[in-house]
Amino acid sequence: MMTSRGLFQNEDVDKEVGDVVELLNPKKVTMLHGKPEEYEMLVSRLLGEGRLIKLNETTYPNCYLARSNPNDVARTEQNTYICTDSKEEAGPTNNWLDRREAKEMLFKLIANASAGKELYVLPYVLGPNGSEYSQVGIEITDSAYVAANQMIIALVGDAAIERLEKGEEHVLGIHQTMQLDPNKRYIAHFPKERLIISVNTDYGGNALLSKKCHALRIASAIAKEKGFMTEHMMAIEVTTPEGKSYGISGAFPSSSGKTNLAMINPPEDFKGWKVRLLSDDIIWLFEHGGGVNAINPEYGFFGVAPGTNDKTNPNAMRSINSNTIFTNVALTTEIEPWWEGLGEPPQGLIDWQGRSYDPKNGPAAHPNSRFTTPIRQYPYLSDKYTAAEGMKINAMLFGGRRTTLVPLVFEAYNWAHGVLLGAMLRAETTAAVVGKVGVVRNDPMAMRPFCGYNMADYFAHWLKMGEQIRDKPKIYMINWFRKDENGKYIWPGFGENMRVLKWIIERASGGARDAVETPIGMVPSIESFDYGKVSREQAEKLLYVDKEGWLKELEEVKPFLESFGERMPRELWGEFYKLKERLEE
Ligand code: OXD
Ligand code: MN
Repeated sequence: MMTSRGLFQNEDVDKEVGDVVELLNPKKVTMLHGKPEEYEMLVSRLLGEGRLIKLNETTYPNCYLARSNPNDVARTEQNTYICTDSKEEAGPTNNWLDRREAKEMLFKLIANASAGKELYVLPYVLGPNGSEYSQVGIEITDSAYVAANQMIIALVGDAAIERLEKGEEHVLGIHQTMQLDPNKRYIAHFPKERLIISVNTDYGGNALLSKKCHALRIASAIAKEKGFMTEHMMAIEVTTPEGKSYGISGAFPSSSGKTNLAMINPPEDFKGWKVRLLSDDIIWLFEHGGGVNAINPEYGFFGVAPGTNDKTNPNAMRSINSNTIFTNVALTTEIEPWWEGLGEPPQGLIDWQGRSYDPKNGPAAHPNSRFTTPIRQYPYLSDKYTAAEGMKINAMLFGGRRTTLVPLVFEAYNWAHGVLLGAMLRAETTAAVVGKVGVVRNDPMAMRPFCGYNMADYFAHWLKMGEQIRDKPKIYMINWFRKDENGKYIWPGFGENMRVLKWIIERASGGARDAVETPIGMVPSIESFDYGKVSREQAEKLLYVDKEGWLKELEEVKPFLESFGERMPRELWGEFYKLKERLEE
């Protein structure tokens, strides 16, 4: 039996990790310190095993293509569990397992799972290392692919080891690839134990444990205890020509244009405006100087490739052409990555499963194919990204894909009304998660798959944070996806979204722009809104408040809110009925 004592100069951590290693029983254990030569070692191992393909060194230096098992290409929410004492604690939106039974079952399942394999131990920091809100974790994985990706998206190595050896509280993640058997796939979270066990998967969102599992699900439970927030939000710093900066964050369900908004380029007529990125996917928020500040826990992007191109997201294109691992994209004869959205499929294309491309087999790149890229390669990173105190947030957005009903933008009357709008967020499902694409589902604050406890308590936590924060961000609902009678998107989106951000900034910084009071909130007056290239008639459609439609929406959302029973905060029901009354007037 493999023993591995002495990895950490701290008895408790050493025993904790050593016990897991013994149970997994690998032939070798390698602790990763975050060094470039370790990344190279992982890559050369994966190249040797045929798990990675080296891409064109001239056009894509230090880039690789990985192909995953076709049964393991997206997050599997049906296998994702919150393990607590009672089902109530996990709530109706999570799958639940009894934490004691689940631990026993899973520890049995993973006994000897690494036999004959090498195991990697990755201590990591999430967030700026100097921030009191940053956290440490340890991922133990048998997958060199996961280890290499993990080295890109978290700060792996000595900074974490130092903090762990000082005895800092941390999260432990155990990942075992096993047989990738979808019937025995578990992505199990134990908030009380600060433990994650992920088995029979190698897909990023399931297996890169620092991301969704730690930075959202486990951290959300920690945040509720400690009085901060963990959100599935992008965040940007927008600077006006006068040099004033505004922090805007936004929650959007997976694959709904969040990365594109985080990387937005102002259109030509926005002379002197600057946008800098703080985060593309996750932020942690905390009270700071009377307001709310945000830090980004992550060190890299794990973004969706299809649809990314020089028009939709030129800044992403500039970031992902070096030092990137692509997963499940197609391959050209030039040995370059390719995905839908980059124009006509070139001759000789190889699809994501390694077959000669044939449209009969579906898209060339998997719709959820990804790039894993160090965030420091982003050309317009906010200098607040490394700041321990993070970035002040002035406005928060909620949005999803809705082809009808939801106006382009409107402002909540107050924090509680904004929390209700977040709780009522519904969006069409996308390829980021296994299941039917395009069905409208409730996805409160875009956190439905990522909240590590009962979402009714999560809403209560939002309300409580609102009470504690004097200088609260204003809350907006937005929707880029409204279609006209002919089924065409009305709003051009992408860079043009800057016009919406401008209206928001002017409102959030003192309400300079006119807005019309409507039952659902403050909607831009057509005179105050710079709608750019669309016609006035189209802009009116985009801003139209369909009262009947909203009453129907309330009826449809009600059973979802009722599913939380008595735990649902009364204040939110109060807001719900106020909204209903305003619509009925
Ligand atoms: C993601 C997701 O990968 O939300 O960011 O699924
Ligand atoms: Mn996400």
